[in-house]
Amino acid sequence: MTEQTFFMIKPDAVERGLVGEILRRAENKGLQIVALDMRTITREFAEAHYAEHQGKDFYEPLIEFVTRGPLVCGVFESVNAVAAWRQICGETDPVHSAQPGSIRGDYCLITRENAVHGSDCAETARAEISNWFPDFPLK
Ligand code: IDP
Ligand code: MG
Repeated sequence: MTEQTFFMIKPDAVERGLVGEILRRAENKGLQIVALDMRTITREFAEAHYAEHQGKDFYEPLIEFVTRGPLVCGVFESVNAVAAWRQICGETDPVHSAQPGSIRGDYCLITRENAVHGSDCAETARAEISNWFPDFPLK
């Protein structure tokens, strides 16, 4: 089923010049870029995006990290877009869980600075797309 997912290329990956490489991998997989923007988000916006993690030990450093510079955000559309993007991102912990061949497995060393974000299910995708791109026509 064709679906849409929200993605971020986090500040660490933007700083390292990996935007093109990451988008290339997504497009090679078959994910179509249907929205794309570079922006630096406020603490308030980051807190809303990561509300589910509030209170966890990694929460504060995570908010500091995602607000420290520009990130790239957008929407991918394809068959199975949510799972396909999560698959090529790899598991959250880039060394102990993510497979080589995934973005996190190939480019990252620590869990916080793991280069990419992807919505974890179709319902989250709709919520995240609406939050980041209020005018975007949801499917
Ligand atoms: P996900 O990005 O793979 O969906 P989540 O569990 O939703 O992973 O965590 C959101 C983000 O918070 C992660 O991508 C990572 O940047 C950060 N994070 C998660 N767990 C840890 C941790 O144990 N230590 C440091 N940062 C973490
Ligand atoms: Mg998550």
